[in-house]
Amino acid sequence: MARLVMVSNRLLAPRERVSRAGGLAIALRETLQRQGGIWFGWSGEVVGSPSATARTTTAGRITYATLDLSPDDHDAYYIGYANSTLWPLCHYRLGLIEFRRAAFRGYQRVNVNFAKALLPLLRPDDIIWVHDYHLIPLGAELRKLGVTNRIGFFLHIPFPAKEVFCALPDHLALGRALTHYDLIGFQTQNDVDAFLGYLVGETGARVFSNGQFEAFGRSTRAQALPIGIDTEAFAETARVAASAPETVRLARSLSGRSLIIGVDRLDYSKGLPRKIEALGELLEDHPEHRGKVTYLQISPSSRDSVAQYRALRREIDSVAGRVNGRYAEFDWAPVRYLNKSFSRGTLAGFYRVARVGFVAPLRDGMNLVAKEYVAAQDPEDPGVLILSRFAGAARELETALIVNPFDLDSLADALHRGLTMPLSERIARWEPMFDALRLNPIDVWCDRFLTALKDEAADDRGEIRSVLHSAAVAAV
Ligand code: GDG
Repeated sequence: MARLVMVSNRLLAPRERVSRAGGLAIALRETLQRQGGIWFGWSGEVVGSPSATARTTTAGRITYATLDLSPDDHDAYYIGYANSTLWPLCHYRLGLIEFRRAAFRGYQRVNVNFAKALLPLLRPDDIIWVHDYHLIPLGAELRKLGVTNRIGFFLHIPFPAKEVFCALPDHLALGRALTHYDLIGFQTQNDVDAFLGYLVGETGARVFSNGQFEAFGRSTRAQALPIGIDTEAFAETARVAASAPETVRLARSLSGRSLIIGVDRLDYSKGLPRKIEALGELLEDHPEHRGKVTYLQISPSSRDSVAQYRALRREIDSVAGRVNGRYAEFDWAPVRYLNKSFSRGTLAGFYRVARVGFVAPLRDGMNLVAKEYVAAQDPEDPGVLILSRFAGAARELETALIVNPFDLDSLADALHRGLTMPLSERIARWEPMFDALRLNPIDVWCDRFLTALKDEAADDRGEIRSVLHSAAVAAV
């Protein structure tokens, strides 16, 4: 079997505790362990003069290879271009974008350094799988160094509509870089269509029926490969965690009240302030829920070094304070807002006792929390998932209560509906969602991606779907 070389901005180091990690990192590690290979990425360290050579350690069948970043590269690549430009852009937050040429140069520089450090570790038949928006140019940089291996790329976040992507001064450089991959994977068909629509409209790309396209003089393939979770294992973790001390403590603390749970990284894409406001709206419109419901929002900090994230934290503090200040009683507070993280097992138990899982991002590539909440439910007495139509997961979890996260009233209505839904309807909605998750667990997702990447026969074009020419191509 060919070795797998996985490249991602951060990796799950051998010593890192699995219980604190996300399901995705665990699954990637398991795939690598099965197949044998290298996991390459940033060490998470920022140092004065980083070495140009990767530091390697081997554990089991995986070699971990990491690079440190200099303070300048960390500012330009990670804080700057990846998280202050590409992240808001792909989540449709044009007003939050900070664009600096120096940041783009830093982003390119780090990708060049990654490619150079990876090169000596590669063998001719390795399969290379690059993850996410931090590393879009990596494939093209490897090609410049003469790498001819199969290289695939998966975008975990949304690909925005053409007019939004074009707000990026470097959109053509990134579009062109993507065409150096043999396969470009997206979370949903919507993202594939947005990407191909961009290429057709801006570069005169030719699109064929099976996701094949020709752009910038190259021919390659885009495909929707929605990511899953470790469905059965997570369901079992939740079943066991139902009687774990933390879950029992949480259940006791509710004194019979219904629990609404939200678990989101503290990120402006997750719609957190409006979720908390929606609870206030529910208590205003339906006073019968006062004293009867508790909303537990778990939001570990993330990207604290980016200014917008610090501002968001202040905003949430203030909204949570306002709602509690207005509706709390001496023996009850509607919102429990926890700015810290819990182990995966503990989260699973919390999901299971929650009557409502509240997932209302303004945009999300997929949203694994929605899937984890569904997997964690008791089949005999499942809770209700409220899910934003703008999360990729809404494409698969169609029987959730699908909401528009910009519409405060509809969020409050959905909370009311979720809290009062009869058991028969809860089961009827939950079953098809759980079946969908069983069909696409994370290990199957990994295999599907790798099979599609290795499939050279699929490189043959099918029927042509669209041809459009644009003056923009001349400017490339
Ligand atoms: C990106 C895309 C896409 C959260 N709090 C704790 C904790 N978590 C875990 C969750 C879940 C993961 O983190 C978050 O995944 P999401 O999918 O919800 O969101 P992003 O972090 O934004 O992920 C997203 C994903 O990539 C995968 O492709 O779905 O759209 O934005 O697994 O459970 N885990 C632990 N403690 C916590 O307190 N252990």
